[in-house]
Amino acid sequence: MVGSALVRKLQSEGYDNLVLRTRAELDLLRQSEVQRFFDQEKPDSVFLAAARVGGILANSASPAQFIYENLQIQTNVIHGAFRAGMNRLLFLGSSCIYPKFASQPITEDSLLSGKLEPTNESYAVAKIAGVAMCEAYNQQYGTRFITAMPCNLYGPNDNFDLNTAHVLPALMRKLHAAKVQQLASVEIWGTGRPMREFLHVDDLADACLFLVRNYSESKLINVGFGEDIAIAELAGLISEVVGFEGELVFNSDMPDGTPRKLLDVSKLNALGWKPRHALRDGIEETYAWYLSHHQA
Ligand code: GFB
Repeated sequence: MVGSALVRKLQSEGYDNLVLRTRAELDLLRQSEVQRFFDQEKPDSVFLAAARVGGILANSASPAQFIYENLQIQTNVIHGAFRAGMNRLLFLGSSCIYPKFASQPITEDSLLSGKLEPTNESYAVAKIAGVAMCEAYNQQYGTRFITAMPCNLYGPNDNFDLNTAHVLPALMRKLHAAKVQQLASVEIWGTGRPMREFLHVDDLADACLFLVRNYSESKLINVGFGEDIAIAELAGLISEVVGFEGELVFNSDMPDGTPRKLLDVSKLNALGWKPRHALRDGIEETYAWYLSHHQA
């Protein structure tokens, strides 16, 4: 999802010199393949969007894959880029790697200031290592490896698999299917009380290019929408967009995860960047994409 948004953004800005590889062409888990790729291609800038990601259930079910694959991918790419002489790289963290009970909105210096959310601790430890690795390479080798910390993302090419997806695409798929099958109700995981901040992936891509052009500090920087919404309210909003009129049933046996993770985006706003997609517009656009790409 993020990678394809970055390609759309860069191509729309006239970059026709993008060096792209599918997973079949370049396995980022293999250090030798990654080293050979960077030695051969020597790109001017690297956007590292590849990772093992997933929603609250996927993180709880596969902690070993999340920590191994994310450590392996980021270590291979960050070191491979440095070793081949690249100076600019953008690494992506995630708002869920901040402490579970960080004061809200979350400022960049909250990282490592408290206990992590258990449901995605493996992912968070791996991603925190990536943040620290970029800062260490900048300090020791004078690289410009910057870290963007996005909030929850959504948009075209998202993952709609109900077992591994994040909440927004999962609810879109469930509510769409319920409308088509005229079901009386749809199950929403948890209490519906957690708050989440959602940024359209095209806004994230725009912010990433903005940062590569305008940000050179070694410290990470938050990239968020600036407002959050309760899961129950999100479910109601998606129901309206999809046209589902049945009942929303909350299953509190399923985990809520972090109660809130609203990012403080004053640093990025002060640099002159703001998102363009309002949440409802973004959900409508994503639903139109979903309908044209997925069978009911
Ligand atoms: O998006 P999500 O899976 O992950 O869940 P997180 C967000 C909230 O939505 C949780 C609730 O409180 C879920 O209980 N929810 C309600 C649902 N219905 C559903 C549903 O059908 N599917 C899903 N998936 N959730 C993730 C991290 O945390 O944040 C990842 O685990 C990643 O590592 C991501 O960083 C950005 O937002 O809680």
